[in-house]
Amino acid sequence: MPEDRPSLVVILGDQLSPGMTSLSSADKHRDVVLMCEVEEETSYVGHHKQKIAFILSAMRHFAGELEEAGWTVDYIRLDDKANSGSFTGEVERAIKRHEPDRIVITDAGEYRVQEMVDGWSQTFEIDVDCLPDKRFICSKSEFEDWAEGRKSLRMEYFYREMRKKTGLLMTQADKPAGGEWNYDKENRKPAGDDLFLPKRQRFEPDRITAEVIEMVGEKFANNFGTLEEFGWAVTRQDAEKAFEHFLGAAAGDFGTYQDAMLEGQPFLWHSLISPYLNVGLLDPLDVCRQVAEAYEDGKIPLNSAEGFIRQILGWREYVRGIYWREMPDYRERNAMRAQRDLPWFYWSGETDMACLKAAIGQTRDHAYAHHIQRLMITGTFALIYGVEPRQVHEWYLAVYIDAFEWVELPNTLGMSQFGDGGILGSKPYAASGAYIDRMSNYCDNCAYDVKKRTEDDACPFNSLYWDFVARHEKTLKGNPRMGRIYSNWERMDEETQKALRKRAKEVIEGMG
Ligand code: FAD
Ligand code: DLZ
Ligand code: SF4
Repeated sequence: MPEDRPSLVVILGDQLSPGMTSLSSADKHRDVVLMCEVEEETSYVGHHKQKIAFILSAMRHFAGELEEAGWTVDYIRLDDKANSGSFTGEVERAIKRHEPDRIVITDAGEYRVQEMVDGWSQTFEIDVDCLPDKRFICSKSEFEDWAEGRKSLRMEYFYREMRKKTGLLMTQADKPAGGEWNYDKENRKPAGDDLFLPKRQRFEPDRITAEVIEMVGEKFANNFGTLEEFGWAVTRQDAEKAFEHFLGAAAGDFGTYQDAMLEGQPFLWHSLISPYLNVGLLDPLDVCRQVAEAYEDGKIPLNSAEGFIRQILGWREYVRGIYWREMPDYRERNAMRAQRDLPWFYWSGETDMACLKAAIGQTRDHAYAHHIQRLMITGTFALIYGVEPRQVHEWYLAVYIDAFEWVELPNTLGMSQFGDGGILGSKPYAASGAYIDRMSNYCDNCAYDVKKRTEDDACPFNSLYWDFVARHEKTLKGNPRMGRIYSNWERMDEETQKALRKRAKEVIEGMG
């Protein structure tokens, strides 16, 4: 009798929310949930050890949460003997075990995985109901409608639409709270090391996490990163605690010091919630609402509330829209024709450049760096050095705990490497050492001198920056936002220009 046959509900590693559309459309008394840890996913890039441990432990905890709620969960562990190693292989085995009448799944977050899902109906001759992911505030088709016919897809305009749609930080007269849409001009303060910094919450690994950590330590011993500092939440309850802690201890100064960097302080006033949002332990709209409420209750200032909400309601939704609009060839773009290999120190952390050493060192220890470190240190260096964007993309996808291609790729290839030629940003984030010196204290203890440009101990960012400007004159000179930079370059005497390019060549050769 067909009605007695269960549906097979497939839950992927970043779909750990009880409100998934796949679960809502199934019957917990009849259907079977399939969750699987598979080799293909743990190795499509050399993920940071903490990223693998986080995802597998969060998956195991979520399976427990579902079972407690009355679901039957068929959970496949990485070390199960019969594990085929891929989603498709595990779905095939599960079909044999449960003889379902259909597969139900929510859209995959990544193009690569969605392609697999799209093949299942034909491969297994079974109905596959693939449902939209309603955790996002803007659906794929809504983004397409917004983007259609626009000459430029600037985030700021998309963000305003999202503010209107959700009513977040809007007055009753449908105007932005405080009269402005964006308070970024108040959010560029460097932090002094005498400032009181919020202490960050750490979650002691429980039995399940400890077991996963041990397995990852053995099986992925050669992957990038350490496991000792693992203190991430792996359950919804703890992720909520982490967010509450941020709201009470750090959100007030989030905006003001959003772009600041300090030696030895990896977290500053950031929320550290991206991994929880990305796997589904926290809900994006819910956290935005809580921040808006904190502002309305007078607990945090508007520049912080707006800055925070913009990152999630604006940037996070926007990059997802761009990803699905531009894939699959987005991954291959290289508008700046950059061809160099990623310097080895991105993996080893062994460099005399204090800013890069700090950003890479904390990435190794915590699988985390905040936005400005990702954009203006590791990102800018790769850009002005001329690293092939695919290699930069693979590095970011591997080393950060929150890295899923839909959010990582537009940020890396688009925003940070200008590889898409200007869909995401109106100009490349190229900068000399002066920016890092203004926003951090890294230069105080660096082997290089940030004020020098051409000498042997000159900050490498300085010559590489001007070399980048000179190399890309043809492509970038016409960009209105680059006009002043090219005037400065042209005002330099020929000797200085030559010395800068010579020093850049030496820097590049020294790292090759
Ligand atoms: P906070 O500074 O506290 O910000 C709050 C939240 O806003 C974040 O948790 C995140 O969900 C969201 N957010 C902030 N900026 C962005 C952004 N540019 N795009 C999308 N969401 C944003 N974010 C990821 O989640 N995964 C990635 O793989 C990723 N790769 C990046 C690669 C590069 C080169 C750059 C420049 C940025 C990348 N980001 C990525 C965006 C951002 O750096 C991280 O979301 C942020 O650092 C996470 O730390 P947090 O939770 O403390 O963020
Ligand atoms: C990133 C990741 C890792 C390391 N391991 C698994 C896994 O074993 N099982 C799983 O279901 N998902 C894993 N993921 C997440 C997926 O690679 C992928 O990002 C999502 O399925 C989104 O498409
Ligand atoms: Fe980085 Fe240059 Fe400052 Fe050294 S001097 S920390 S390399 S910006």
